[in-house]
Amino acid sequence: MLFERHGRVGTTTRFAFLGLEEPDKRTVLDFSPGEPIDRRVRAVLLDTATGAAQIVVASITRGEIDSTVPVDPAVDGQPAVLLEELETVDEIVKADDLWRNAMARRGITDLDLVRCCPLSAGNFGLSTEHGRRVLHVLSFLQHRPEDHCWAHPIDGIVAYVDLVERRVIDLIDDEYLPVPEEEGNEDDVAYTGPPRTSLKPIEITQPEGASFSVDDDVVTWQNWTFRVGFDPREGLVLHQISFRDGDRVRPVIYRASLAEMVVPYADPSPVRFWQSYFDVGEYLLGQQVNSLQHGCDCLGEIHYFDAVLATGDGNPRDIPNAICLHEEDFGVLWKHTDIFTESAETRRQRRLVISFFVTVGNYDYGFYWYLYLDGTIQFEVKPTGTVFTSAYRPGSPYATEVAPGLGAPYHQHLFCVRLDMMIDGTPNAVDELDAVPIPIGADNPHGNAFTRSATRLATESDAARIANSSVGRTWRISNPDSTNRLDQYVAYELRPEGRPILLADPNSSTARRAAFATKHLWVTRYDPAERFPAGELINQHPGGAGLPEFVAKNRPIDGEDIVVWHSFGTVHFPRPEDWPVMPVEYCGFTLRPVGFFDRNPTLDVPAHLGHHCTPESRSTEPLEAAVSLPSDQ
Ligand SMILES: [Cu+2]
Repeated sequence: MLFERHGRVGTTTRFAFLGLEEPDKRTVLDFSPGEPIDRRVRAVLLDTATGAAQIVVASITRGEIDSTVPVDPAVDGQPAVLLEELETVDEIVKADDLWRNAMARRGITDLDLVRCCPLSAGNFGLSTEHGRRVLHVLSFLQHRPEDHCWAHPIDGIVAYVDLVERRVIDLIDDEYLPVPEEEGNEDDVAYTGPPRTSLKPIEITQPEGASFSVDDDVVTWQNWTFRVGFDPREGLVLHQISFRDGDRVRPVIYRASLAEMVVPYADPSPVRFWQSYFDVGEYLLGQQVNSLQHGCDCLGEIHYFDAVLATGDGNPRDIPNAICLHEEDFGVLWKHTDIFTESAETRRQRRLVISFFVTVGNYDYGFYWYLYLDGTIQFEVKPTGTVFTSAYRPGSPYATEVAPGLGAPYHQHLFCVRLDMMIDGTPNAVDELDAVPIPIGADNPHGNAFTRSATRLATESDAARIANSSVGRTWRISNPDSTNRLDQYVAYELRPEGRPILLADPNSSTARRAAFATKHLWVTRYDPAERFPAGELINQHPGGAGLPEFVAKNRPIDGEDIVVWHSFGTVHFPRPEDWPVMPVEYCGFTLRPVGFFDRNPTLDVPAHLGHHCTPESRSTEPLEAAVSLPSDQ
């Protein structure tokens, strides 16, 4: 309505993005109850008839447009792929005579069984790209409407589609490759065989209910408090994560989100070299969220949050059960049997899980934040779903044969989280910590010594760093104004998994566009405008935006209000076991308190919760009784 009143929404204008505008952190921290709140939205508007686009920020509270910035697609990139463009490319491609002839030469005439995929084109300086809104279309065949098409790639051919001119502008019909025949339907008992009958039910019950409480968007669990938000682009966002420590409520992270991801493929063939999907910026990850089902996606005492997203015409779209909140037993928290006293104590670890799932084309991803009793924060991504397939060329160095004649090209799943850190307040600093062996010498005659080096990352350019598991490298985020009882600066430590960063050549288009994935760590000075590690509009963007631009300012970050960006992920060399649907893979990182507390913060966790661990049930006897010495000694 607001946009219509200002004459900005015509019949062909679509919302390529519509979401709440993140307020400036400083305004939020200074906010006192009762003050008016200016709720603002950000919209990326696309005229599908002309390709003209603009980014508009408007206040709902004031009913005013605050800013309108026109988009030059050749320089700024294109608005994200619209959900409705799935249908558009299908119509355009199937109406193209050359493409229909190419299908007929492959013996494919029932075009209702051909599935056309709207794939982001990237930016390779091709004449077919410049200033146009383009999608690349690879096609897959079904044997019948319920057959999963990913088993039957129609390879060797790709159509480049101009969405504004509504036509195929280039058809690369490179080679004839046979379409793999074997079906792969994980929902078809003829393929899977009958379900096994040997699994007995596991029931997860909490007879007294869950230990968390939810008040609107505020979640409180044990000592943790945070707010839950959902963004059409980033999906789940956690705000103002803090930990109650005695009488103090201590901030840890102001805002945490998955800010970008990329899935770059390794196949250099003329039909597929461009495959690199930025699922957050190009496909608006949050828009692809699933409605979760109790008993299937989540077990136990669950609290669900719904999400409300916008359709292309600006109407609300409700997603029930978009976010799952529950607590999990996580094995032993700590345990000690004292060999000199009769003390034997065990406590159980628990974690609070806040998660959501998305489906982006062939892949599905679960994103899980975990908060633990001991102050640990963990983020875990669970890629699953179906691998992107190709016709398998025997001996290919770039793909695995996963079924007869069916290839799965090698690729990476690389993620970048934005962590607006706030350890005990805004001034924070980052040190790189490495384990350091000490050579034999005067002070170390037996060569047993080793120590740890701490290097302060003083400016943004110092802080673009690579993990190094051979020295156990971690990054410690501390507050230079806050110390624990031992006079140590309070800190959290980012523990990376340290798997490979982007494997594409540093001079490639992918490396320019996904520069965030060329380092594991980036640290920047807080700026509310710096939200996206690969820039605002990713689709067809030439590259260089986002983190490379931010750190080129080379601002000091030692004791400033800082944002930590961590890139991580997996290299996926598909296995036959990943077909036809891949068991969940895992990747992520951990943030662990290091001197944030004065001692183990879980000493008050009770031993007995519904179970009785009596001394009689312990297997260990005191030392004198357990060690029986031969009587003649
Ligand atoms: Cu994969």
